Amino acid sequence: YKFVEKKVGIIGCPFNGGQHRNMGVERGPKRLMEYGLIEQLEELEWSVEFDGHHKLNELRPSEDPNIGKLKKPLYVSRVAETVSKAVESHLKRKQVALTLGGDHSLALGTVSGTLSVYPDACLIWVDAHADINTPETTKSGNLHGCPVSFLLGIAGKVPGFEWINKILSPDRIVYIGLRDVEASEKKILKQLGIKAFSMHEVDKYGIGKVVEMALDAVNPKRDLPIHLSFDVDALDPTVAPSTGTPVRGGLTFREGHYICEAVHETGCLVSVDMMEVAIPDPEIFPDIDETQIFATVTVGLSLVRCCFGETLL
Ligand code: 4U7
Ligand code: MN
Ligand code: MN
Ligand code: MN
Repeated sequence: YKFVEKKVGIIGCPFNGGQHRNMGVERGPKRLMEYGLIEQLEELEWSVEFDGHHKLNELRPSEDPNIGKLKKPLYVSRVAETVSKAVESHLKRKQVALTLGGDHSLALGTVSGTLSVYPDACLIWVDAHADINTPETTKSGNLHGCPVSFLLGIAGKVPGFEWINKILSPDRIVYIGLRDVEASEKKILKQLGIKAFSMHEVDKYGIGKVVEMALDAVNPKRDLPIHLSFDVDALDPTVAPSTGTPVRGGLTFREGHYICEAVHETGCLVSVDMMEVAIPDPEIFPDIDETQIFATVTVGLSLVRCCFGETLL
């Protein structure tokens, strides 16, 4: 490994404040841990540190009015700042930071934390969505659709978010798996010249070539630290049905795993997010059954194991 020792710090983030669906993304981290993540990483010979799930509820402010369209801005910003400090502390100890979400607004914190220790890190964002809406362009007001704009410094000044000061350059981020991108977001991607491999490119070139092109775009010499932010909704809903914002036409089981395997092989991985695994209440979401939840949790776990070196042979 080029930047870390064979140690991983797990950051459990039971948080749903960046979105409004009542689907249980805040219960993802606990379930991932209960299914044996520590043992699985130890089996791969990693030394694992886990300090328990963060008590992010306690950071909820008593009043948190919308700022423009943005919902729960203060809560999201406080949580993300806490998470960024946790990531930073693990990275400073030469560990890989592994953050379990929770909704994808958490990446405001994880990526900021990575950039504060590794300012030249690049970001690989695997998702059905670009999550690059600004406070001006967002229609939903959900901050899990906005983290990338804040990280790029194009969100403008939003009270509470002043702590985000490590800015990611547009040529250091690449997307894989996109298929539900709003017109406003397409405009931003184009304006900034951000490299993105949508499902169209995955179909056209195959996942092997796409990952190679993605790495060539942000890390041509394979000498920069990598932050991998994986939204489980990048996978096809037949593979990962239990997530807040599923979109048809996604990555297959193998395509998802291939990305993680190839990123692992670079030896550059320093920070991983596994986000948006949801554990819905059966009373509220009767259409999602235990089998689908099981499939989603176990695919999340096997993606993580691939990031940490699990191979087929
Ligand atoms: B996720 C959306 F409108 N673009 O901004 C928005 F389509 O972290 C979706 O990728 C955001 O799951 C999805 O609300 C955020 C929407
Ligand atoms: Mn996302
Ligand atoms: Mn998504
Ligand atoms: Mn989602």
